[in-house]
Amino acid sequence: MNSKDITLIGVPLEEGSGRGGCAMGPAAFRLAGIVKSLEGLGFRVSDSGDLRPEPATDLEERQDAKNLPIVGAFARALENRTYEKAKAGTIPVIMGGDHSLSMGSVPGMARYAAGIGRPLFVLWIDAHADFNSPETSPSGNIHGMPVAFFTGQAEFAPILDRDRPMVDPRNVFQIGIRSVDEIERKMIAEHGVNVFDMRAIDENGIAAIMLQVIDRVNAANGLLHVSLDVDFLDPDIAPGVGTTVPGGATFREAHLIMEMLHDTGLVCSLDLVELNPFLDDRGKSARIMVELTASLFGRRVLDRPTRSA
Ligand code: 4U7
Ligand code: MN
Ligand code: MN
Ligand code: MN
Repeated sequence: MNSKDITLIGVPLEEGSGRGGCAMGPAAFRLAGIVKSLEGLGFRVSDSGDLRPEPATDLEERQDAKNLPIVGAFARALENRTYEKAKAGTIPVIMGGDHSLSMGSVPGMARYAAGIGRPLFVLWIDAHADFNSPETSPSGNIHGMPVAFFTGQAEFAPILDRDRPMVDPRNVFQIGIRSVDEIERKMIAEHGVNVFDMRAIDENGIAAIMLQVIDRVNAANGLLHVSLDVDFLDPDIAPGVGTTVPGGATFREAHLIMEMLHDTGLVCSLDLVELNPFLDDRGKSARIMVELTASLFGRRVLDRPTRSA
């Protein structure tokens, strides 16, 4: 999207993650200078503040989907806020908050994309596939379920309208995957999710993978939502996350994804998730996430010719 307007949406949600800390994420992103850094790139930035929904009284507590009343309430509130801000012509940037918030942001963007007749693609940048459902989840933590939810494979409660637009699992691209549960592995294969695990990055390099993703979205005249989980990064450079997995992406690999995405103009919205400031080391994870956001929105070292399609 070529909008020069960004709306920040704070989502102080941690109940999907099974531990405390992610609720401090939005404050840490602000402290790390996200507004100034985007303004410095020529964007008008409006911070719409933090969502603070009350737990939904119509959703029941259950052990296989923990804290569903509050997670569901956030999903509802964020679905609306994301949709409205996209419809108003701005780029929603969601500052989480744990990854269960994508059960709101992605459906909101799917509704927006359907309204303008374009398919929504999702780039899931994560160590995990997040394709569990309450039946398959080993933890019951909802932050491991959002991809199954927004592709329509885990309708475990009336959280959102069942007739809402779903994301085609074949339009989901996952990069950086290195921790997948046994049943999840079967599910992602069965549903045609496009998975580029760490080995694929090692063997092919990020650039070749990104060109494939970008070609697919371009060919379908799609919109691209980016969901960036801190644990995609190697824990050495980004320790501020609850679910560290060794062997993650480097600083340059992560930046190259963002730089290549920027040049396409396809990105319509962004989730920044799983930052846990309580576990961070002197703010370095918050800072790297803000730097990656700046790269996505056009920060570059040198001008270079744009790649022809
Ligand atoms: B995150 C896990 F079992 N798969 O479902 C689960 F390993 O948003 C982890 O990617 C999920 O950080 C991680 O609980 C969710 C587990
Ligand atoms: Mn995740
Ligand atoms: Mn993860
Ligand atoms: Mn299915």
